[in-house]
Amino acid sequence: MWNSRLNLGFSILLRWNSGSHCEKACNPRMGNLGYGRKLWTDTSCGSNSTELYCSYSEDADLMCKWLKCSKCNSMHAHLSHPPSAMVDSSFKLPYTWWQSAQGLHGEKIQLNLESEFYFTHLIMVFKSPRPAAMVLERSQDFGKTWTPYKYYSTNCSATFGLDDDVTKKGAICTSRYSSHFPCTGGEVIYRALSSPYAADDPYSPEAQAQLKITNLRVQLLKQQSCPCHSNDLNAKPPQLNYYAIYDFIVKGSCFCNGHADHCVPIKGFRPVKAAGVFHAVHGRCMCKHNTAGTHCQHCAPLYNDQPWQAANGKTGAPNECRSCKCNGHSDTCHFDMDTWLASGNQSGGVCDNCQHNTEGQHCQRCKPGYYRDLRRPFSAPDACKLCSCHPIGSAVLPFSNSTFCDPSNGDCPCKPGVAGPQCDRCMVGYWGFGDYGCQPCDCAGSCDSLNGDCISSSAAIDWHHEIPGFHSTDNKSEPTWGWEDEQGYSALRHSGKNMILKAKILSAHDKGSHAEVNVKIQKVLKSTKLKIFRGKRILYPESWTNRGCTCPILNPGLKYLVAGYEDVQSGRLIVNMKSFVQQWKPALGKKLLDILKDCS
Ligand SMILES: *[C@@H]1O[C@H](CO)[C@@H](O)[C@H](O)[C@H]1NC(C)=O
Ligand SMILES: *[C@@H]1O[C@H](CO)[C@@H](O)[C@H](O)[C@H]1NC(C)=O
Ligand SMILES: *[C@@H]1O[C@H](CO)[C@@H](O)[C@H](O)[C@H]1NC(C)=O
Ligand SMILES: *[C@@H]1O[C@H](CO)[C@@H](O)[C@H](O)[C@H]1NC(C)=O
Ligand SMILES: *[C@@H]1O[C@H](CO)[C@@H](O)[C@H](O)[C@H]1NC(C)=O
Ligand SMILES: [Ca+2]
Repeated sequence: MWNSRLNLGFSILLRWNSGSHCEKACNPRMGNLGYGRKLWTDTSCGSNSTELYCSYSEDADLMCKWLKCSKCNSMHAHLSHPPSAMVDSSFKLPYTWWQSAQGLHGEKIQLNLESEFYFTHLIMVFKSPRPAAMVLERSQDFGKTWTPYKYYSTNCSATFGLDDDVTKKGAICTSRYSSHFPCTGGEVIYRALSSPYAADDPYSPEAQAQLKITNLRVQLLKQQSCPCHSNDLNAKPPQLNYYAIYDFIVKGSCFCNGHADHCVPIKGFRPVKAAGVFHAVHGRCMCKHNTAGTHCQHCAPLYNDQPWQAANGKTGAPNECRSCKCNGHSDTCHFDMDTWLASGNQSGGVCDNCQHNTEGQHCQRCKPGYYRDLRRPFSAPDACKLCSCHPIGSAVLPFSNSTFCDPSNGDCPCKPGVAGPQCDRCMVGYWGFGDYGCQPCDCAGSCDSLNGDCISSSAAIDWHHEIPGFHSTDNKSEPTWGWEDEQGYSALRHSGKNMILKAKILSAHDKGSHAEVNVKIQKVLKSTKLKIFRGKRILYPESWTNRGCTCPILNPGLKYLVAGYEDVQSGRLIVNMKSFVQQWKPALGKKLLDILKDCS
């Protein structure tokens, strides 16, 4: 008899346990949830004083054997039958049992768990005859509310008004486990995964609603006598009037949504010592699949790119959580439904608290006021550097109090006439660095950047060393001097250009400190201070490379109309930003002569 019940208890419902590497849906080891935990009952035999009790048993032919009587007293270990005797090792201590006080009708056995667990089945082995009526219930909210799993009765309709699953498949009541035979060793078995749940994914919401428990209780409602004695209660000696149970085996496992195969104790949980028991089933999952939480019920902090899902126990799909892309600038992200829907259900992760002066859904750009240092990988903590814009020379963007540089290279937006990546000085040809930027020099050449005094010697001009515009690598498709014709004529008319020439460009030379352009002057339309003759001569262009602009384009081999300045002291012909330079056309010469006529 013992063998048969133990085989039953340990052979059913272990099928979830195959393959435990957690590459697919996985689940922790099954075990007896009663091990290491306290079982509660209303009473115990002999709790106040020594009591006498008796019992019958029958032989294989259901013939009654003799009445056997004994004593119980909870104060004496060898006479006590506490609830813990139902959850000791049924292998090592098969004959220990709990026994209730005598003479009562109702009793209750309750297991309180410290967390949610999966419950798969219950096996009770009675020492007394099984009850004529009982109900198995579970709570999923630590005992606040209870729901019945199964009613047990010799007559379901008479006791509970319910159908019997012996005659009506799937009924919540059964008469299967209420026979008075055997008088001792009778079992009650309940399978939480019996149909219609058996074939389902054990992690589906439906299965969870059925399997998840925090508490389990059995209400023993009505005693039953061994038929060896008359069922007439009045004729029955009171010493036979009690419940006694050998084993209360609650099979189940840690509850991990298919995302863990190993569990550790819930914080604060201390297993109760029980004879012959070494392994308790613990409640805190060691989550895999990038999940987290006591029950792997949400995604790990940096893995919220998709909605969390339980694994699928039927297909084996692990449904792992997917990493957010935060470029190494955040440790956490959250799932945002709007972002998810906007991406066509591809990606909903939004990085939290981007570090290292970054911002954006993926911490993918530098914050305002910072720029990307291209010498560093973007994932580096110092990839975004503080803009260092000069507080006076930099332009302030509208709607912002602080200066703001180009996020791609750190260049600052400068006020008019201001130059330098940080806007910390006047451009060549400008002076008076201040709140309104710099103003143009009122000179032919450059001027003192502090007081605007003209610098007469060209040697003082701050030449830029690279003068890309002056080498023959230039071609015609590059932008030419940016004045519209009409603007150009009007500038000519109203500014006092010293000289107007038609010149053919022969060659251009970078002299390091300045540039020189060899030209052949073909026509002198106007000249005021210097004597200019037709023939070879040098033009001295200034450079505005600081401003992102090269000198007026003068391509060798082409002819230009040039209106520029005559520097009397050095005798040089200067072209700068204020000069008018246009490729020569006969119509242009004619028009110009008309203008000059008007002016004179
Ligand atoms: C044990 O004693 C308590 C009070 O001391 C009493 O309430 C209870 O009914 C007694 N139990 C039995 C089985 O006599
Ligand atoms: C259950 O009890 C009802 C009435 O109490 C009776 O009619 C019925 O026959 C009983 N069923 C069985 C299976 O004993
Ligand atoms: C996207 O996800 C939402 C919410 O999970 C769902 O209602 C919707 O049907 C999904 N759309 C597509 C195209 O899969
Ligand atoms: C600008 O600065 C003022 C005062 O310092 C502050 O009240 C205001 O909110 C700021 N505005 C912006 C857009 O930062
Ligand atoms: C002129 O420059 C453009 C753009 O830089 C280039 O595509 C083109 O081939 C050049 N033409 C000549 C004639 O060099
Ligand atoms: Ca036992």
